[in-house]
Amino acid sequence: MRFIIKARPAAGYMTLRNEGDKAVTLTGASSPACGMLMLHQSKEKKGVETMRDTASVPVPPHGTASFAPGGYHLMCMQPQANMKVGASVPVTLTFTNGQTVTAQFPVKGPGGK
Ligand SMILES: [Cu+2]
Repeated sequence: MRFIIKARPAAGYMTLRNEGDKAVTLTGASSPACGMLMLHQSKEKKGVETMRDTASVPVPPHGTASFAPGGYHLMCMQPQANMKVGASVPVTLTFTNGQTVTAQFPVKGPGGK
């Protein structure tokens, strides 16, 4: 989770790995450290990076989906008090098959530290 200041959304990056034989689709995320946690996708258009909501992110069977700067990311709106550099915050991911996965995200500062 990249946290800048409370007044700005924090961005979350990760790699999803699907070890199953069927594709799974990430459809949502939530965290007690965020007022709202959204799935976003960044796109570069004429040298300008824009981002928009994305409803779902597919993860192919035996494949990965990466969330990284310039692409998919989690957008944490209204970071809460437990979002602090050096801490970890839980994020729950929801998939179309009904499965949820909760992972701890270390919180890093603007420079990734
Ligand atoms: Cu975003």
